[in-house]
Amino acid sequence: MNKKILAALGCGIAAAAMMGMTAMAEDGELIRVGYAQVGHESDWRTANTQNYQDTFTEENGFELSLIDCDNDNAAQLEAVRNFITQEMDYIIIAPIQSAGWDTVLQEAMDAGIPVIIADREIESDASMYDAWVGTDPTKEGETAGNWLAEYLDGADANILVIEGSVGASAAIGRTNGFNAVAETHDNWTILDSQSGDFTQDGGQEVMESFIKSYEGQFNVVVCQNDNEAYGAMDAMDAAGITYGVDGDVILISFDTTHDGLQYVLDGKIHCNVECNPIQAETVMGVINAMEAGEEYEAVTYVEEGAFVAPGIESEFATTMTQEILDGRPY
Ligand code: GZL
Ligand code: ZN
Repeated sequence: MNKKILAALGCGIAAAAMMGMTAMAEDGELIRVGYAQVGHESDWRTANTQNYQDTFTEENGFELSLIDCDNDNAAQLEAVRNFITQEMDYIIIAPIQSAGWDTVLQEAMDAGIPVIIADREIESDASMYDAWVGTDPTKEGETAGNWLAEYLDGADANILVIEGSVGASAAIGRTNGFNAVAETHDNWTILDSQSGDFTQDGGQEVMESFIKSYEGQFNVVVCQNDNEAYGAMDAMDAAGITYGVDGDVILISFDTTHDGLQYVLDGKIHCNVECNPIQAETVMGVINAMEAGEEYEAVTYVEEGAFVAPGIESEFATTMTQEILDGRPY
């Protein structure tokens, strides 16, 4: 009998869940969850993985199988198919690519295994999976654009963009959101936009090639995650190009990891748009509700804002302080 029917019958579980106790499977066994994780490409991803390992614990009633798919789309599809073969109770997917999920989601549905899409978006119709918990990259991109417009206050912008992984919704959304704002400013020019694959090496390589082509022509660099920003900073340092509130180049980043926010506090990164990796508790809540046959949110966006360097006041972001940095959850 598949999980969904079992859960509907499990009034005992419902009572336990309502009292906020940990939901155990009907037979008292641990709830087996397979998480097909993007990889280990960034500090953000490391924080997200740690959050799942800290949340889907045995004492919370779970047995977590987390597969690091190393940013390899084929490996991720294989990991999900293995979860189906292993008859996991639930499958969580943080999709490396937005496209190409219909077939394997149908296989999970045919096997009666609920699927939760986490962190990133996919192109498949929402009827192909059971719930979604993640972040809004388009809004993040718009926030970066709105802050830049406020900061420039009408000045020209010649912009270089280091995008995230090709085909990832986080990159697609941030690009679309930022470009939607850029298009409303006829004195903004996006000189170039290339993928740094959300890694520090990628950010450095792309920035080095940008410097070869555009040195002296750009005054804004947008990095779609902190690790790319660290690489871009290394490349600009090596070329003697200054950035940050006391430099020639305005530097924008995403992810608000601890080191990324330290650079904001130090004035090296002007604006860092938050993307919150702490999502596992929300996903666990959805699974516990499913176990209890209870209502649950089909779509949940995790909270996110933005932070700017000391001395900058903004309608779109919070001015960074040491206290904020010390109080961050990751
Ligand atoms: C965003 C997440 C992105 C981060 C990167 O939701 O998917 O993937 O911005 C990570 O650091 O690689
Ligand atoms: Zn690797």
